[in-house]
Amino acid sequence: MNNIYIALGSNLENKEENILTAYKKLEEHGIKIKNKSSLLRTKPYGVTDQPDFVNSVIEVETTLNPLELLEELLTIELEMGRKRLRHWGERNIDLDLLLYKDEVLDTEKLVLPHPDMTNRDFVMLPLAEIAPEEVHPLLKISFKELAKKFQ
Ligand code: PH2
Ligand code: MG
Ligand code: MG
Repeated sequence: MNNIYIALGSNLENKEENILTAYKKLEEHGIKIKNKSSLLRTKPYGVTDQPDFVNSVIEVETTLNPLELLEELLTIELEMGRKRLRHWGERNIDLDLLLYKDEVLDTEKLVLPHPDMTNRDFVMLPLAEIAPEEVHPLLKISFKELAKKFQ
């Protein structure tokens, strides 16, 4: 795999608008969006006593390395006045790096591929929408196949 994928999520304030604002900010920061999934309304995963989310997954192009890209995502979250009320809880915007090409990384700051991605319907369904034939770098199974349990 040669592509980079980011998951977006919001469940505070105007959720759709927050996702669209994040798209704009990514482009402003020089991170080119090559493909976007539909916006998906999803039930909260993990911490369930919180509002529904709007989620999406995008494919991007950038010359930044994984840690530089992660820093840029955190900067955009801060620029959007990131409100995060509790761990795995409500947030106005969340930008998670899912996959950076075939990179496998296990550091304190960043783990690639995202270690919980295959358990999350709000990641796997939009990912399978935009990249059905791509293969998970560790599991060697296509996203289309990995998304089936959520359909
Ligand atoms: N993000 C979380 C925790 N739970 N649930 C849904 N549906 N969508 C999310 O983006 C989400 C979540 C922590 O980042
Ligand atoms: Mg997250
Ligand atoms: Mg996050």
